[in-house]
Amino acid sequence: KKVSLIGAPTDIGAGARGASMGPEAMRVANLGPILQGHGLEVLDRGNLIGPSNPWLPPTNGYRHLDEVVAWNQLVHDAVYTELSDGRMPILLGGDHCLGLGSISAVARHCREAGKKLRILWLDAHADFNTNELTPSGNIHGMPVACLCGHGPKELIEIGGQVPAINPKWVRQIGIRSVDPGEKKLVHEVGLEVYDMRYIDEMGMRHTMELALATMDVNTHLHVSFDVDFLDPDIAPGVGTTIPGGPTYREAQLCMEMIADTGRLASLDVMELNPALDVRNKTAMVAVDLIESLFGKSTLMRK
Ligand code: DIR
Ligand code: MN
Ligand code: MN
Ligand code: MN
Repeated sequence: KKVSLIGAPTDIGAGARGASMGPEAMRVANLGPILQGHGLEVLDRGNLIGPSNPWLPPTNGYRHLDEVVAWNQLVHDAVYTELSDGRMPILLGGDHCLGLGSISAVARHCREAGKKLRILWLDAHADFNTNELTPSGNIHGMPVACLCGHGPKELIEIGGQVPAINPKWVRQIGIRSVDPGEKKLVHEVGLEVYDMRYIDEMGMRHTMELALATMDVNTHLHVSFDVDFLDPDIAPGVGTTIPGGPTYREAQLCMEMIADTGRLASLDVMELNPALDVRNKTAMVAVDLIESLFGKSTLMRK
């Protein structure tokens, strides 16, 4: 299996600075060589180069919209190129606004290849805000809404078709912070959300069984992993920690069950913020989990 690392060093859509250092922290935690050790052919494509962060207040409910569009265009093109080459893109963020560029490229690839798309959105947040609903103006709180066609024209058109995806293709896991207006829209759209209460009551195993159901041999599975999905105890290095997330074991099981499907075809690793981390431990936990996502297990499995 051939995979490509794509660094997107920006915090353009976030409310805290520092996710721009995420790609390098993942490299320092040895992501490439570790994946290579599991038999993957890994190419590090280096970092994309986009506009710097002017750190301005929002206008019209969007902070840095022009720069967010530019970064997402770069990410879209890079991810699309890897998929066209038959390589699996691993996007190293960077804040989660870039999920829009990544997944719109994946959706385009699936359209052209006649593949069925499934998106697992692992996050503390639903990322379903619009400029009218957002309490912050930070576009990293909006990518899922944008993918579903709710967002500014120049952003939602990046993948060449509006909407880029159908909300029915998405399963959100680990959610525990949704803004009031956002909550209504998530409900209206009928997004399949497995929030922390659901995981508490039903367990991670049952949750993943449902979230991974209805996939077939023709399914392209995309995982968009916002590192704030994890409990802040194990993952302090993110801009917006929310208590009460999955434990290390729960997160491992989540990744292992995804690996077992054999359908993983693209990945985003987002919102890692080394400026807020402790001796790179969040990056190391993320690498651990990604190893499981690519099939590392304790014993031989049949
Ligand atoms: C919040 C935070 N819902 C917002 N979103 C974050 O500003 O829209 N997403 N942090 O990852
Ligand atoms: Mn393909
Ligand atoms: Mn997110
Ligand atoms: Mn989040």
